[in-house]
Amino acid sequence: MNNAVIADKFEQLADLLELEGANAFRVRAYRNAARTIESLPEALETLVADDSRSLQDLPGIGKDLAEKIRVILETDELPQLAELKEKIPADVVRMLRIPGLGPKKVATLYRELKLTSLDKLKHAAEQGTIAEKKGFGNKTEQIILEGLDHLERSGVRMYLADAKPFVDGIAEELRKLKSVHQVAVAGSVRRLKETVGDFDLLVTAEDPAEAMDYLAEHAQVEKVLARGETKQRVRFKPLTPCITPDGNRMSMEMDLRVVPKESFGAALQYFTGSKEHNIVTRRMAKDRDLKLNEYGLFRGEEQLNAETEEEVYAALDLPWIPPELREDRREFEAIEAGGLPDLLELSDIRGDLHMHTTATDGTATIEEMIEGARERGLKYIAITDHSKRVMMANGLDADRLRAHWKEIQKIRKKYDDIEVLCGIECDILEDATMDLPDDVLAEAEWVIAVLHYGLKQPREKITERLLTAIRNPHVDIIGHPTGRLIGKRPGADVDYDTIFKAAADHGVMMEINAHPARVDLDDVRAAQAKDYGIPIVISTDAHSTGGFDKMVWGVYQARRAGLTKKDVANTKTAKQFLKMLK
Ligand code: DGT
Ligand code: CA
Ligand code: CA
Repeated sequence: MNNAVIADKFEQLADLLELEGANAFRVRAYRNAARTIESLPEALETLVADDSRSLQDLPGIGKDLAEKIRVILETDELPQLAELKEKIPADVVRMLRIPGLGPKKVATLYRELKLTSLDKLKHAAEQGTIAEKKGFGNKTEQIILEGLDHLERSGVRMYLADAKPFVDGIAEELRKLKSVHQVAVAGSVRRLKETVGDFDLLVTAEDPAEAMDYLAEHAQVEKVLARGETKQRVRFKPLTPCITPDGNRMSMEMDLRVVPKESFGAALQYFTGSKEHNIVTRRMAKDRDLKLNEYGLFRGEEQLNAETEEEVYAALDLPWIPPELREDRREFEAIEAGGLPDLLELSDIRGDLHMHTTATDGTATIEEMIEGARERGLKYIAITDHSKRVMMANGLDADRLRAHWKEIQKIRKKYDDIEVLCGIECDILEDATMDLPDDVLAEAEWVIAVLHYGLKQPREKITERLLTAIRNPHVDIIGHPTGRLIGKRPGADVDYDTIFKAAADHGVMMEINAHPARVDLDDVRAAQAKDYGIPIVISTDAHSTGGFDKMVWGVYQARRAGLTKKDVANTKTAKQFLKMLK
């Protein structure tokens, strides 16, 4: 486990203790510990494993904190933190995300003014009751109202990778009900958007009540928020894992609609969205003297056949459009220009070119990773452990890297059904130099260049760093180009046109990192890279054999970018791919 994750748990614990009104000395101890841990040059895991050293030698880490660190390392959890999260209303924790409201102020709002929900907070700020409190004023009320507005607009969203299996599971359950004919997942989940604001489910059924009752009584459902004849909105119990930067579990809501069979296609088209796409389809309907809405497709009073989406699109003289492309970006343009792209499939992928082993921060050995890749039918992989700058992950210097490659070369001899490349994920340092010397990079069979540090540098500097890597003759690809972690850390400010132009000139590829929190490049940028003729590689960045299974989330992002098999380099056979590298 990463030191930053452990530090974050102590930071959260300090916040929640402060909300509870705990002793200031205790709160400060946890904050200091978080700072100490964050700035440690080595992984706590390594330190704990070393019997000759003790956690208590670290500044500010006493017996109690040392024990807590051990518990986190062993169980991934901190029981005190979990208990506090149960105790303090989730909305109060959310108040901490309002810029300008620190834990001290939130503690006063919660404990003295008894503002236990965002609604109550908003009401109080509007009524001016907060300004009367000592230490607060009109300015704070303004900050609160603006902050709440921001929270509302940014909303809570969930990674597609967490949302999709969950919603698909609910859909599967509904499919088993006697009166239910068809069940379809709609909305952003169907469009395979990287994050999801809520779930949308569409059902045709003889008896709408059965599906609605089933959902209302579902073990995962916390509350029915609204119910009509044919639609219902429910809130699920807080789901985990989730996307919020503070690591809290969160509640997702679902719209369920029951529609008649004759309008299923029209309703599915409507509720799949996006809103932008639907504005165009509605206008196209109007141009043809038709009316298209959630209830069906109409000419005057007459209801036309709209059982399927194909019929709806055909009425607009359009082919069926894959949901991933329905964003009014270029799907309509593409149809005009000759046709929609034949989107990439997961089964087209033959290689995985970004992964880690126990040499750095992976949990599987070289051999285990190779076996895992073979089990999944991969024909070629590149082992790309970290370079030395990533101290936290035990990054490799030149000597260790060369020894690691020797080991890979020895092990790969045993396999004749998979190609294994000696690679490296090399950091591009803050001063725009590479973390490893050229003569070392020259020996690599696959070099991924990445930004990990200094992501907040100004655009010019970031772009200069990426250009250095692109112009380096040994660099094959830029990995997770922006370094973003969705919902947790914004990506670097990149001048894409400059970068893509240089990459195209120098024959450097671009990665779509398939990790659900990254999916970086994103859909818009991957489409732009394709326009520049840059080959895309979709990689899992696996840190264990299970990590290989994340490929699908990268493939989905590629589909939203309109990428075909031909646009993605790791769809090539091993032979073709190796030839391309030369
Ligand atoms: P989300 O939930 O924020 O991840 O994104 P969506 O696209 O799932 O949005 P949602 O759940 O609000 O609505 C689902 C679809 O229903 C949306 O993509 C298009 C359609 N829809 C919802 N509200 C409206 C609306 O006011 N106008 C139009 N034209 N379509 C709407
Ligand atoms: Ca939705
Ligand atoms: Ca919705």
